[in-house]
Amino acid sequence: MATTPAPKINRLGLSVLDYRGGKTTLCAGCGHNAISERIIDALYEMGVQPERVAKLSGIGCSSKTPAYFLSRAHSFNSVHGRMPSIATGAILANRGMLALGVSGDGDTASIGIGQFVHLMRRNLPVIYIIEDNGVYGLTKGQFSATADVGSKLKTGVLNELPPIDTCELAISLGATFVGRSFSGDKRQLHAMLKAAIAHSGTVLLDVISPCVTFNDHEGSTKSYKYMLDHEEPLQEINFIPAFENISVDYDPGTTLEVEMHDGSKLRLRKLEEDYNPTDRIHAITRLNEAKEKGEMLTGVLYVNTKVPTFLDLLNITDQPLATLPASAVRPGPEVLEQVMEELR
Ligand SMILES: Cc1ncc(C[n+]2csc(CCOP(=O)(O)OP(=O)(O)O)c2C)c(N)n1
Ligand code: SF4
Ligand SMILES: [Mg+2]
Repeated sequence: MATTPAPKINRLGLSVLDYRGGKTTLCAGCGHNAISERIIDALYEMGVQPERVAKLSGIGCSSKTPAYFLSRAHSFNSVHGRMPSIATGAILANRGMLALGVSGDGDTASIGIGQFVHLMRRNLPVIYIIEDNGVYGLTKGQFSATADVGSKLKTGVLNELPPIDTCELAISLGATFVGRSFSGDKRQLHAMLKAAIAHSGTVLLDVISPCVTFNDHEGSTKSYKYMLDHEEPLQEINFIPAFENISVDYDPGTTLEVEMHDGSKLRLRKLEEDYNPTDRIHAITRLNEAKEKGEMLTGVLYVNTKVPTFLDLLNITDQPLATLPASAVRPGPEVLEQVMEELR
């Protein structure tokens, strides 16, 4: 008699079902749904305890997606464009959490730009994913600030304003892991998300994620067809988590190995010989050249594992503030008196 195979489990003994969320209410074929799937797979494979994740978002179809993965995690769906300040508060209060922010191009590059730039310059350990479709999907498809010059709406309206490149901005401001991917590039996005989970510092992943309802037609530069025709991957990405301890031979001439904080290894097999993702200036220059050529560069654009995080700079206690006893976080009247004395 045939027996049902036992479900696969990760190093915590959890199955992928433990990482799932509610049923999506987004349009069938929306790129955002594919990103949720990759997030589920990456967290499962990395063996992240679901209850250790803080899902944070703003407002938009993209910002709704944390409801569709990891039901067992903590979640905060904030006001439009305000996810960065919520993420900052959450991580300062509890550094033991893995902060996973999901935003949209509208949520980030329009109303939320002020908060975004300050998060990027602090190197706070937060994974910030932009599900980038070039439009405000939830409010029926107006151009967003990441729409390319010359991109066309269904109505025929052309965008004439230059786009904000969130990756270029993040690199120049100080984010320490910056990548661009495409919701249709399963392998690349999957590897990049796993590396993001291992990184200690601010991660910005701009994921081109076509909006099938408002921005997937001829003339759009954020459609599936456009991405398939113009994607220029910089590397083949291989991520080896520290706990897997696999040793593989590689050719240092064509492969760059980046050692992550926890001992995991990010192996980038260079498709473009002289691309160096550890060189900030080079990354910014190459992004600009790509723009001139009309290419959509994807891959790890910039990585730096040597910069102290905001938590290091603040010299915050190793024990999360949220779990310290009241006696440690509430100084007595004599301490208050001493502070007042110093101010007199
Ligand atoms: C303060 C405020 N202003 C405007 C809106 C209307 N609004 C809701 S979502 C949205 C844009 C969402 O676009 P994006 O972040 O790109 O998400 P998408 O739906 O494309 O995934 C806007 C302008 C709002 N909800 N709150
Ligand atoms: S409107 Fe666009 S962004 Fe929103 S769910 Fe539908 S396809 Fe996705
Ligand atoms: Mg959008």
